[in-house]
This record gives sequence, C-alpha cells and structure tokens, in this order.
Amino acid sequence: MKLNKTPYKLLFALLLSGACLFSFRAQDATGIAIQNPRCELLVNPEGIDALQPRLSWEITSNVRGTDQIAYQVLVSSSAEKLSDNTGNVWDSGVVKSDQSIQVSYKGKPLQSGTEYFWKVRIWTNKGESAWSEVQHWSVGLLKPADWQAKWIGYDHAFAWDSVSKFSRLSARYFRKEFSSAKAIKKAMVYVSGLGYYELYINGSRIGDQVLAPAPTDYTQSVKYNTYDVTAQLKQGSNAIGTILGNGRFFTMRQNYKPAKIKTFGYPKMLLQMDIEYADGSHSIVASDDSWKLTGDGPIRSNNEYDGEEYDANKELTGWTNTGYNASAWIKPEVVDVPGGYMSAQMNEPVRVVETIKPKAITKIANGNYVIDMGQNMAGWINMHVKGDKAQRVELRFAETTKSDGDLYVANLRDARSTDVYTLKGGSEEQWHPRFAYHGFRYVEIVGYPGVPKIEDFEGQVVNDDLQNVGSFETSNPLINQIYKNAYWGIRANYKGMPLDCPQRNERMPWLADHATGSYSESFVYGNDSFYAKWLDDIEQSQKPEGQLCDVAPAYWNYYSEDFTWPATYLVVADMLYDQYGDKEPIVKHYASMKKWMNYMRDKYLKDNILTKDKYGDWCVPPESPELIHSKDTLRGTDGHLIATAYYYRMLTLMKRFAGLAGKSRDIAEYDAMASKIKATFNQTFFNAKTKRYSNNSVTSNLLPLYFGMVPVEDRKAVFKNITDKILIENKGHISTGVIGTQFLMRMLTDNGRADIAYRIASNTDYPSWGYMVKNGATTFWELWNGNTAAPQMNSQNHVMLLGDLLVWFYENLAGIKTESAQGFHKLVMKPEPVAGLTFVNASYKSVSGMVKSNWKKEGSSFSWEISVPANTKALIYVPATSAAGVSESGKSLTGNPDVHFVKMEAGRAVYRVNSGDYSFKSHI
Ligand code: RAM
Repeated sequence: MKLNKTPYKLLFALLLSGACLFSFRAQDATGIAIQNPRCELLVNPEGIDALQPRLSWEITSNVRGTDQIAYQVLVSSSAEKLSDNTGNVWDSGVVKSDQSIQVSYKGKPLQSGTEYFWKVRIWTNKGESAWSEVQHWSVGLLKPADWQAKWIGYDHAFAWDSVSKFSRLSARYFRKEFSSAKAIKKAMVYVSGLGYYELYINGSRIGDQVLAPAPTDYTQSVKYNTYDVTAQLKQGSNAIGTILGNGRFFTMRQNYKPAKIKTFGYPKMLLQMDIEYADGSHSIVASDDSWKLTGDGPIRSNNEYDGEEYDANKELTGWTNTGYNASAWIKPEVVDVPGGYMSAQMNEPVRVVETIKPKAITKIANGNYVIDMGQNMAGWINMHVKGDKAQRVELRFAETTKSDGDLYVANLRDARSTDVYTLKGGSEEQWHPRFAYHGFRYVEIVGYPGVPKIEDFEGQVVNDDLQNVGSFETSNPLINQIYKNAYWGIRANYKGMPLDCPQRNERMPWLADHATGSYSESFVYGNDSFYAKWLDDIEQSQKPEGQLCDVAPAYWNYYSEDFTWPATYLVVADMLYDQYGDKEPIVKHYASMKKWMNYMRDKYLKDNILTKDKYGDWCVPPESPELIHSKDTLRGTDGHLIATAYYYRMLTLMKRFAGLAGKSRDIAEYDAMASKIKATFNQTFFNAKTKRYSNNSVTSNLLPLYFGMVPVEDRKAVFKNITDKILIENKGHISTGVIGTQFLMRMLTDNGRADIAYRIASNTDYPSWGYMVKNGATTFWELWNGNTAAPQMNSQNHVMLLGDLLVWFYENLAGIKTESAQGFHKLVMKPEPVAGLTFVNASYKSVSGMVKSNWKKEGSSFSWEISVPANTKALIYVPATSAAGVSESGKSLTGNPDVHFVKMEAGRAVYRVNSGDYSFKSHI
C-alpha cells in the first residue's frame, strides 16, 4: 500500500506518523452527539537510534471534556493484515491510559530495511473512536554489516579545480547502469553523499529535499536518507546518477586557518539499493569502483559562502539515463569511510519551502540592475534567461544597499556570495544553484542579456521543512511586524542545524544564539526533531575530558571553555521536555551533561564562584552608534556573576534531569552545591544596603532574581532596581544583551509588570526591536545598532536578540502555556491584556492538539475565546473584577459542568476547564 502522495517521497527510516482520523460513535449515555470530527495528521518522526519507535496521535472532538481513557495500537507487516484488525507484529491490547504522545512500541524486534504498518483506536469518556487511518514507518539499515556499499569518491582536485582560501571545486557526478531481469515489487535506496548530494534514477530526480543530508561532524556521525524508488525502476536496464556538492565536508577555507576550521576531505558517497522482486527474491545495487565518475560537468564550483558557478555548455545530457556514453568518465576510488556513526536522518529535510516574487527591479549607476525581494531571506534565485551561448550572468547577493542603490557587501566579510551562470544559448534557459544558498534581500544582476524583468526571477526560500505551528496577531501593527521578522529570521537560520546567520563567511551553529531562542522558535515551527538532532551534534562536540564546543557541529575548533554558550545543551533539552513532553533527550544526554558540569566545576569553580566566562552579556546596546561592543562598564555585566548564576541555574536543571534519568542519587549533591553557590554568590555580588547586584545592570539583577537566588525578603527591592533602571535611567528601553534578553520579558511579567515588558516591545527608538523595524529591518539584527555599527559584525539576520520575546508573545500576551513538563497535556492560560493592545489572536498546534486564544477589549468588557484540545485540561485566568460578572457562551457559569471556579487572584477569576471551545465574557 502506498501512502505517499508524491511518488518518491522521502521516507525516514523509522518514520513514524500518528494518525487521528477519528469518527466518534455517539455512545454516551447523555445523548450528546459528536459531530464534524476534525481531522489532523500529526507527523512525529522520532526514536531513530532506539529500536523502540514512539507513536503519537491527536484527538479531536466537538464535545467538551473528552478524555482518552484507553488505547489500542496494532502494528503489522502489511497494510492488508491490518484490515482484519490483527497486529502480527504488535497488538498492544487495550491499554488503560490517557497517554496519546510518545507511546513506546513494545512489539517484536524490528528488522533492518523493513516496512511496518500501524493504526490506533481510543476509548474516551464520551465514546469510542473508529480505527485511525493506517500509517507506516520503515526501518533503515541498522547495523554496519547491513551496508554492502563502499564509500566512493576521488581524493584529488581535478585540473580545473583550485584548492586555496577560496577553493573552487567542481561538483562530482557518479553513475551506474544495472539491469534487473525480473519484475520488481519494491525498491528502496539508502544514500549519503557528503557534503550534499542529489540523486537521480532513469532521468528522474528522486525526492524534493535540497542540501541533503543534514550536516554533522562527519567524523562522529553521518546521516543517510531513505527513498522508496519502486516507481522509478523498471524491469530491464536502469541507470542511477548522483551529484556531490561540497557543503560542510570539503570546506572552502581548508588551507586558510587549519587550526580553526575543520575539513573532512574531498566529497564522497555511499549508496545501497535493495530491490525486492515479485518472486520474493532480493538483489542489491551498491556503490563501489564499478561506478563511473566525472568532475567535468556543468557545476564548475560550489560552496555555501562564495556561491555556485554553472556552465550550461558543460551539461551532461542524458547522464542519468541508460545508454549514456560515459567513456570519458573515470573509475571512482574506494575511499576512507568518513568515520562517523551511520544513522538515518530523523529531522525534517531542507526543501524549497516557498517561492516569492521580487518587489522591484531598479537600474543602478553602474548600468546593472538590482532586484529587491522585499524581504531578507535565505535561499536562492531561480532565474529565467534567454541569450547567446557563452554569455555569463552573475547574481550578486546582499542584505542591504548603499544610498546610491549599489549593494552593501561589507558585512558579508569575505564571503563572495555570487552565483554565475553561463548560457548555452538558444531558447529560454532556467537555473538555480543546487549546493549554495545565500542570505539576501537584494540581488545585483550583472551581464543579463537584454533588460531583466521582475518575472524573470523568483526567490526560493530554502530551510528545514518544519511545520508552521503558530499564528499570532495583535491590534498593534508594530508587534505584528516584529513577529513577522522573527518568523523570517528563524527559518532563514535553519539549515539542518541552527545557524547564527545565513549570509556572511560564518554561518556557524553558535550555541547561545538558540538557547532560550529554541523555546521562542518552538511556538512558530515544530522544532522537536530538529533540536533533538542538535543535542546529538552538541554531544558529539564533547572532548573526552568533558569540554563542549561553542559551535556544534564543531566545524570550528572553538573550545573556549565558556560556560554560558555550552549551557545551551541543557537549556534545549529542558525545552524539549516542557514543550513536547519528551524526556528522552534528557535521559540520552544526562551522562554527557554531567561530565561537562563536572569538568567546569573542577577546573573553574573557585570558592563557589565560577571563574570562567568568555562572552559576557554579549551585544548589549552600545553607547555610540558605530560600536560593536559597549566600552561602558556600567552597561555590561561581570562575567563571574553571569557564569556563577548560570552554574546555579544549570544545577537546578541537572537536579530535575537526575530525577528523570533515574539518577536521583545525584540530586543531593546538586542541591548541596547549589546552596553553597547561592550563599557565596550573594556574599560576593549583592550589596545588602543598596539591594543591588554588582554594577546594577539589568542583567546583574535579573539573573539572580529569575533564577531564584535572591533572598526572599530582598526580591521586591531587587526588582525595583530593575524597573527603576529601565523606566528612569533607560526611559523604558532595553539594555540587555544575549544573556539578559533570554529572561527579561518573563521576569518583568512574573513580577507583575507586563506593562513594562510591553513598553519595551513597542518602542521604536534606539535600542529596541521596533527600532530595527522602523529602520527597514525585515528580520532581526545581530546588534541593537545594526543600521550604524561597523560592518565586521553586523549581520542583518541573527536571531539571538530575540531572547524570550516570542515566549512572552504566546505565553503571556496570548496566554498559551503548557504546565511544566506536560507537553500541553495540561495548560495554563493566563493572558495579559496590557494597556495599548485591544486584541490578541493566537493559535498553537501543540503535540497534544490545537490551542487557541483570542481576546478582545472593548471599554470595560473583555471577551475571550479559547480552544483547549481534547484529552487536555486547562487552568485559566479570566481577567475580571469579580467572578460574578463572568459568563460563558452567554450563560452564567453556575452549573457549567466543564468550568470549575478555583479562586479570584489579582484581578482574575481562575477556573479549571475541560477540553473544548469556550467563549468567555467579563468586566475588567
Ligand atoms: C559571533 C556569532 C554568534 C555569536 C558569537 C559569540 O561571531 O555570529 O552570533 O554567538 O560571535
């Protein structure tokens, strides 16, 4: 049975898909009919290296208070077997449980290269569901011995290549013909091509992913992809072709700073095809030295930083079909294995996720044309062009322009960011690069034949194809634009790993840039598999003694032994637990996290103060426009204060993790260390008279306050120092950098001053997010003064200054929040109807289902519509002067079986509600 819509959709090994097409039978004794069941498909690829996949499903119901009380899962070796409701691989039986996410498979041992089919049904307190649609997963090649293929490549440059600081290495093309005598039942391909590959069979491109596979430290881990290619193979002769790009494997700056930059060698590939014939027999086609190779194709050069050069006159017409004359091709070498552990890529692939039209095209003084995409984006241009043979068109990319309209490229450093296309001539040609992407809004077109028109160019947006899970809109257009900028900035920096920026000669997965950021991002994109993969990257960067790299995968040799950047390891695992209810990453990484904590303790904890910090509160708003880093000691924060507060915070996480990982014996030790550190921290940095920490910067005070280190009796005073600093000294402006900004908005709100948080968020003068918007930003800047600062470190598309802003948008402004560690099985909905906003409409597709919160203020009346997903419960806080004035769907709440009054608290009526849709009204 084929479930794939596209004929050669990428199959993850162990792809798990939850299904939720439930048509409820109205069986409840109360006679409530359940109508219009909503159907959504939840795709949850997980559990790769554990041979215990986890299954998730989503429940929809139009009846309030629907709770799952039991489930049954069936897994079979074929879809047909499932149709008579037998699970010949696993029948869970009826399991009494409300669990609907991450249900562990407990059937027979799973076999390499095998496909499995499954379905689920549930019982609820309101009735029973029908069986879900059948879903499937396929298991990859689990053991090294399953691979018969050999790594092949060519460990030399070709005559036309150059290997230097700006290496130019042509793409490598591989092909193989083979014949299959018998009728084919099924064929699967397992392939990895490093840095990047494209795969073709009998003239068809296989899969729609680009920049595959996901980048890793290839000496530690190598990802492969799996495709069902049954539809592309035929009985008789067949041809396979692959193209290899350089990606992060053959790094361009390999001779430049070898101590700093890792390179892995020349591109190489591994491919294995398993063909199952109609008669039940199998055969394998595998990469080896019987293949053919050339580097003399159209892609003359490719790398992520400098761009791609394509000469259409060099096209190898027909090379992916049978019968191609490859006599000029050479035999590939069987090369060394890259070294890393082979595993199927479980994070979503990178794809062209959207195509956008340019907004304008303008002729500039030098006679060239510049197109404006209207949006800073990451991807490439798909160009249409007609002209003479050998005509050369250059596309130069930049984020901004100078005042004369020319490109501003100083902030790209030495990344050349230029694609070159040489025409073959004749009819219209169409082209985009395959192995290079750019971060850009503007493109200068050099040498285009005739007058270029807008219709000749399309921007293709390239990033990990994560589900868009959130929507957020308010009555303030500035806040909406800030949200839109975040949406574009986050996606631009997803390239199989979270990057710092997509444009300059860096594009590195710096850890702190996505610490609390990963949590903010999780409200916009379903990023659980993406970040689970990143935790593996971080773990693989660990040295035997325990150090973690500041970038992971560790493409740069940056083991600064800073504390705050690597702490992201723990912060992201914690996020996955809270947002997705997934404790597996914590269990998996606990030992490595502990090793790192111990390493830092043993080397740098001196008398309970952590004495190592490299970056400080990175990128606080500087005092003068051209500065990158502030020189004013009152703006920054003492590195020892930051590191020690962070160490304390990480101990609290380790304490939590120890419980989850079954290491509760460690808890006492973490506790003891935490209390010693807290005491010394306060003795060292706290001035009991002024109630200030250190130099009284906002970050100095907020870290201990938010982390729970301030003595209870001093909390109010410390908070007042923060609000005085913001309101009086900074006139309502932000003064934090990458560290403080991760907690600022929640810290203000938790202490009752959401109004100050809103003021910070709605500013349009320096420094503020709104200042960026006002100055034309369509993403986020690296620096608060990104329109005036020196170019060396002035990306227009960094996400690190986002901090907890989007967490605050969703959890506080909209009031959509999971109860700790619940993965939205239990919610806390507490909106902040701040002065200045008249409405907020938000939705979030959580792992437990769709949550909605739309509120509106009209005079003193407050209305609030919410959706609490089936099988979940919420504690809700309705802004109200009194509970008596609160109604739901036009009726008083007395006797409402699904809404239970708890208490009045600080201007809110608090209720426990069952799942369902509600419409509240109150007086405020
Ligand atoms: C910059 C990066 C990144 C930051 C590091 C410390 O070069 O762009 O954003 O984390 O420095």
